[in-house]
Amino acid sequence: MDCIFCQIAEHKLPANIVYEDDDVVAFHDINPQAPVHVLVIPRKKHIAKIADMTAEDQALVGKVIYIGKQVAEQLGIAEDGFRLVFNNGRHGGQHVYHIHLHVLGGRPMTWPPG
Ligand code: DGP
Repeated sequence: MDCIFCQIAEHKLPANIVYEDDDVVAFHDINPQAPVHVLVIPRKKHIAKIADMTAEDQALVGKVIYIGKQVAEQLGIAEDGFRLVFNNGRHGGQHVYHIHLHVLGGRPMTWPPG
């Protein structure tokens, strides 16, 4: 599979990993948009985008969100607040087609997003 995030999940490409278990991997974004910018991905299942989720993926994607919250606590941004984002498709600003949750924090976020 020619997917950079599958390769990170399989430790075939390097990443600065902050958390991993059998289901998910969390690692620092290579191009951070905030003082803390971590991506959380499913490890074993390649789902290209949120729009491709099926009902059977609900628990896995729920875990991705839960681990996003855990990582926010681990990295000290939970108390001040943080943002969780899934970009989906071209208009959603998605560039890597393996679902990933952005965990952003360490500064105030603005709304609406760009
Ligand atoms: P998105 O635009 O939502 O698809 O976000 C993709 C993110 O992935 C973007 O913030 C940059 C990050 N990224 C792309 N390639 C790599 C990589 O090889 N390593 C890491 N750590 N992050 C990457």
